[in-house]
Amino acid sequence: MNEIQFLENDPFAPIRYVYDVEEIICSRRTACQHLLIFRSRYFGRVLALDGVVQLTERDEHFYHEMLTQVALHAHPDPADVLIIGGGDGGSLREVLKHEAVKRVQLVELDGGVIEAAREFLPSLSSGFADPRAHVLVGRGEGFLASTADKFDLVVVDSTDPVGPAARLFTEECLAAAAAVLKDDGMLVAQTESLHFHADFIREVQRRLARFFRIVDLCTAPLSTYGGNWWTFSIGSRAYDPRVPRRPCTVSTRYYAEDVHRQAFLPGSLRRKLREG
Ligand code: AG3
Repeated sequence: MNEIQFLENDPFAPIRYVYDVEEIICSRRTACQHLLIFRSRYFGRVLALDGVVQLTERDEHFYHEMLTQVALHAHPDPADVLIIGGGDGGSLREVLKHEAVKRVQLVELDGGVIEAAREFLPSLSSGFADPRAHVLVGRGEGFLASTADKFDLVVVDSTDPVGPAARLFTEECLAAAAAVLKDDGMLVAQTESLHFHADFIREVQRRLARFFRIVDLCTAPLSTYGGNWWTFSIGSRAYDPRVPRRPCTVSTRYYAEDVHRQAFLPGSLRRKLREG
C-alpha cells in the first residue's frame, strides 16, 4: 500500500495522531483556513482543518448523533433549530431526520467547508439540498446578536475553542444564544474531552448555569479526537435533557433510548468536575 503519514497538528490536545493516507482528495486554502480531505484505509474520508481532524466517515456518527439526537429527543417539539458551525453538514443531516423539524438555520464561518463537504463528503452534506435548510456564511456570534428569530434548539458544532471558535464559548455569546431560544428551548455545544479539557468544560458549565435553569453534560467515546472521552454540554430552559420525551423513530447507528439514558455524567463525576 502506498502509505503516506499525516501528522495531526492539534493545538488543543497534548497528543498527536498519525493516519495512513491512501489518497489526498482535496487540499486547498479556503478564505479562513487550510482544508484537507484525504482517504484512509480504516477511517474512510477524513476532513482536517488547519491540520486538526474534524471528522472521519468511520466514526462521525458517534459525534453528530450525540451532539444532536440527545437534545432533539429530550425536546417534545423541536420545530426551529439553529446550528452554529457544522459546515460539513453532519449535524444538519441528523437534525433533518426529524419530521418535527420545520426549519434549520445553519450559520458557518467558512463557506469553503460547506463547498468541499458538498463536493467530497456526500454522506454528511446531503441535508444542504433539503428545503428546510437555510444557510448563512458568517460569524455565529454576529448572527446571535442580530437575529429576531427564536429557536427551540441551538446546536454549537464548532472546531476546538482556540481561534475563532473560542468566541462561541464566551459568556456574552452564551447569553446571546440563550436569548434566541424560546422559553422552553435548549442549547447543546460540543465541549471537548473530559481527559484533557476538564477546566474548559467546568467553565462552560458554570457559564451556562447563569442563563439556563438546567445544565448537564453527556459524553460519547470517539476514536479520533484527542482525549476521546468527548463531551456535549447542554443548557435547558425547561426540560430535563436526561429524559427522552419522544420515542426514537429516526434511523441512527449509535444513538438509542438506552444510550440517551446512560450518556449523562453520573453524580459523583459531576461533583468532581464541579469541584475541580
Ligand atoms: N467539531 C469538533 C472537532 C474537535 C476536533 N478536535 C480535535 N481533533 N482535537 C467537529 C466538527 C464536525 N462537524
